[in-house]
Amino acid sequence: MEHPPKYTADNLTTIQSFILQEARRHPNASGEFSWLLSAIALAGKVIAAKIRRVHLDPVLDIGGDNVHGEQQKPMDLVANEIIIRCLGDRTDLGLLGSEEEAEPVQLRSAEEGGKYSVLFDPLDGSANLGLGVGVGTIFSILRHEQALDAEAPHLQIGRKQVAAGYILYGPSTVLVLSTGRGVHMFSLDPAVGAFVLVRSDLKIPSGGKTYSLNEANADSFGSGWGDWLSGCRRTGWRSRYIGSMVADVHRTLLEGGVFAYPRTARHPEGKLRLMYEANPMAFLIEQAGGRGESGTGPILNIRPTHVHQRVPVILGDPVGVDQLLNTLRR
Ligand code: AHM
Ligand code: MG
Repeated sequence: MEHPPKYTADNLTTIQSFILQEARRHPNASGEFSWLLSAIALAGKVIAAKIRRVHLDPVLDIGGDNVHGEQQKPMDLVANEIIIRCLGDRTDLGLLGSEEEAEPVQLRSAEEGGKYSVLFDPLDGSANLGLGVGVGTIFSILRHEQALDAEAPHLQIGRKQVAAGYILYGPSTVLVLSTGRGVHMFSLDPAVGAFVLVRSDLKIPSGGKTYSLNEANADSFGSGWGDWLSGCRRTGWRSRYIGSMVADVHRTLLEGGVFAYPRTARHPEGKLRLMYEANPMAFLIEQAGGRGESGTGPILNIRPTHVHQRVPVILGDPVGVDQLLNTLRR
C-alpha cells in the first residue's frame, strides 16, 4: 500500500485550504458550500474537545451514574446541539436533519436561498462512549431540491449527495471527506487546532480478509450468510467488530474486507439508518473504489421514503463484497 509523505511543513494543507482549492477548481462551486464544510469541521473540533472530557465533566451523561448528582445531558444530544449551532448561521442551508430530531427542520426554502440539506448522525456509537472506544459523527450533504418535493426536499437517492463524510473521535480525531472527487483524510493537529490533510485520494485495498459484523446475530441474518461466514473462517479471514459504525467502517476503508449490518430478528429492516449512516458511508466507500450494497442493489440507488428509514448494509472492497453477494445469491 502506498503511503503519502508524512505531514510536514512542506505539504501542510488544512481542510479549509483544501476546500478552497477544490472550490477554485470548480468555478460554479459556491463559497457557501465551503462554509458548510468548514462549519462541520468546526463542530468536529468542539465535539472532540468535549469527548476528551467525558469522564471529567460531571454534566455529561455517558451512560453511567453521575456521582455528583448533577443533572446530566447525554453526549449525543450535546453533539447534536454543537452541530446545529455551528451550522446555524450558514445562510445557504435549507434543511437540517439529525438522528436526534424527530423531523428534519426546514430553515429556508429554495426561493429564500436554501441551497443545501445536511443530514447527520451527531454521535454514532454513543453507547461505547464510556468504554474508551472510538465514536463518530457522520454527515451527508444534498442539494436542496425543493422543486422535487417541497415538503421533503431531502428524500433523494444517496447518489445525489454532493458531499459526505465522517469524523472519528478515536486515538486521534480524523475527518474523512468526499465531495465526489475521491476520498481524503484529515487529522486534527491538537497543537494548532486544525484538520490537516494526511491521505489524499484514498483507495480501499482489494481482497482484504477481515469481516466486521455482529456475529451474535448470525442465526437470523438469513440464508447464505452462514455459508459465507464458514467460508471466511476456512480461508483465513479474521473478525474485527467494535460496534461503532464509524470506527468499523474506517478500518474497512483502510484495510479492505467487509463491514455488514444485515437484517436480524430484532431489526428486520436492518439497524442502520439510510440517510445519515448508510448513504454517506456508501458514498465514501464507492468513491474509494469499494461497494456499498443493501443485498438487493446498491445502497446509493435506494429512493428514501423517510428520514429515519433503516436499511441492511454491506460495505467493503469489491472482491469481498462480490464474494459475499455471490454466496447470498446461491
Ligand atoms: P446508534 O446510532 O444508536 O449509535 O447505533 C448505531 C450503531 C453503529 O455505530 C453500530 O454499527 C451498530 O449500532 C452496532 O449495533 P449492535 O450493537 O447491534 O451490533
Ligand atoms: Mg448512529
